Amino acid sequence: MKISVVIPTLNEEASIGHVLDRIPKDPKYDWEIVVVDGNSKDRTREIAESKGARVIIEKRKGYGRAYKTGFAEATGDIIVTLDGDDTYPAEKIPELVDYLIKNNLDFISCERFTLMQEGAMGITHKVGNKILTLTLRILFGVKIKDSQSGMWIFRRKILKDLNVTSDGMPFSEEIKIEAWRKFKCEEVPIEYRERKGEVKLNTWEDGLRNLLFLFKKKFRRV
Ligand SMILES: Nc1nc2c(ncn2[C@@H]2O[C@H](COP(=O)(O)OP(=O)(O)O)[C@@H](O)[C@H]2O)c(=O)[nH]1
Ligand SMILES: [Mg+2]
Repeated sequence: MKISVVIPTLNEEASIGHVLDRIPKDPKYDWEIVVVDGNSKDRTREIAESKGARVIIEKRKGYGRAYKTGFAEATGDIIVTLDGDDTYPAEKIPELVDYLIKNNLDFISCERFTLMQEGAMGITHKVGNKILTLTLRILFGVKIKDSQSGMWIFRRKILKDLNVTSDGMPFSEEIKIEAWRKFKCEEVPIEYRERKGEVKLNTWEDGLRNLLFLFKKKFRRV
C-alpha cells in the first residue's frame, strides 16, 4: 500500500520543513511526498527538496488548482492532504491512514473544532466557518462540522468520480460535498495549531466567495 502526501505551498519557508519532518513514514506503507509549489519567492522549494519531497511547480494561481495538479501526479493508493503552514498534525498521518483502512472508509475529513488549540483560529474565521458549514449542510444535506478543513485522507481511485470544479479555496468544501454524496466518509477530530508565516486566505473575500460558490454549485449544478 502506497501513501501519497500532497501539500500545496505558496511562500511557506517558515513552516514547510517542520511539516515534512513531522510526517512519520511508518514502514508498513510506501511513502511519496509531493509538494505543489505556486512558484514561491522564498526558500520553500529548496527546503522541501532537501527533506526528500518531490516538488512540482504549478504557476497557475489557486489552492484548488494546486491540488488538481498534485493529484494528477500522485501515484499512491491513498492520498493525504494538508497545508504547508504547520497547522495540521502531520504526525497523525499513519494513524489516520490505519483508521481509513480499518473502517473501510473512502474519505476522511479532519475536523478542527472539537480539539482546537487556543488561538489557532480567530473569531472571524470561526464564525465564517460556521456560516459556511451550516449553509453547506442545509443546501447539500451533508452533516459535517468543518467544511473548510484542508486535511483529508482518501482512496485515490475515488478521484475519477469526484466532480470538483473549483480551482480556488472552494475546492475544499466542494471535494467534501462530492465525496459525501457518493462514498463512505467520516469526519475525524484532529488538533489544529496556530499558523506560522503569512496567511494566504483573505477572510472576507474568500469567505464570501466560498459562500457564493455553494449557491452556484447547488442551483447551477457546476
Ligand atoms: N501552490 C499553491 N499553494 C497555495 C496557493 N494558495 C494557498 N496555497 C497553499 O495552500 C495552503 C492553504 O492556504 P492557507 O493560507 O493556509 O489557507 P487557510 O488555511 O485557509 O488559512 C497553504 O499551504 C498555502 O501555502 C496557490 O495559489 N498555489
Ligand atoms: Mg492553512
